[in-house]
Amino acid sequence: MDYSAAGSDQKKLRNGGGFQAAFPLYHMNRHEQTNVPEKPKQKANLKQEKPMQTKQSVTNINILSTAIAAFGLLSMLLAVSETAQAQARNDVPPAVFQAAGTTAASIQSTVDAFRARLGDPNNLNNPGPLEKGRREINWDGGNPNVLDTTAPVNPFLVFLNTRGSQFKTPGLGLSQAPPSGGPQGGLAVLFGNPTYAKIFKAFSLSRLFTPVGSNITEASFSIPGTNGTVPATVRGFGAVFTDVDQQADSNPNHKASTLIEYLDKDSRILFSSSVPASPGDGSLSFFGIVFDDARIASVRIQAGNVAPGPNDDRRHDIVMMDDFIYGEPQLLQGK
Ligand SMILES: [Ca+2]
Ligand SMILES: [Ca+2]
Repeated sequence: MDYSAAGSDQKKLRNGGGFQAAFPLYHMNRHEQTNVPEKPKQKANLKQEKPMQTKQSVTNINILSTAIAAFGLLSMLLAVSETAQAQARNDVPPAVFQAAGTTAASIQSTVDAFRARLGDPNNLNNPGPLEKGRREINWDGGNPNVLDTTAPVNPFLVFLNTRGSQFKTPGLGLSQAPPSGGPQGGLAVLFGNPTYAKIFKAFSLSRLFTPVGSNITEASFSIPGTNGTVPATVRGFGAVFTDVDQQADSNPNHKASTLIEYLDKDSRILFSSSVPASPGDGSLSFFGIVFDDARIASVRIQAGNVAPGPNDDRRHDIVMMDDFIYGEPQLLQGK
């Protein structure tokens, strides 16, 4: 590990805390969708509630049982119908790319595979519409020596015209900053927390991206060169994160801190997932998906389980973002 300050060695993968997701997440995983396990249990419980009854009640129980049987069947039919709808909307599941580890090397091959799936070239600041390729934002100002901390702005429109994406937060605004240093002191000064100098590590040098006053970032897309006037969709989106400590496990009280939701042009959730964690300070994580077609109109990211500011501890998992990589924005198709 790069950091051996007191305490960091003890920092394990943490899953505690009473975190409530700031927005609802529904896994569009078809295996979860098709589960219909609850009805038999419900039926058994209701029967047990009325063990000693009169004849009248027995008749009622029979009616109830029939109703439950019918309701159970209806539920199954509904479940099948819902699954069919999900499949119609999401007929080809996206390719999922995820990795986490202690260094940039831990996620590099996954990030490169994600880039390859989106396709070449990296279209940089070229105006669209373009058929192929991808866009990338590394928040570094084109030079690893740029160490400015940018004041939080909302919406964040720095890449609206050049790369066809804009970012909003329910908080105060969004900033680019190195963990520490530079003319304004980086994240450590921005959030008034000196520990931030050592718990975050950039994937692409030197700056990271973060909401201020919130842990939520919302991205939407437009055709590059139109200054945001022509809305667009992308086929894939992925992001790098640093210091994701908490992930879900078999304990229902253990919740992931960092989540991504992908939405279509009608704001319906296409896919959602937690971002994998890695123990220790300054870890790096990546999560991205690629569909066969450009159906993603916006992305909602929860980075960490609270807005930055507090110390990173068992209850608070503070997370920063680095590279955003997404498919070339395409003109909205259909209605
Ligand atoms: Ca960077
Ligand atoms: Ca953290």
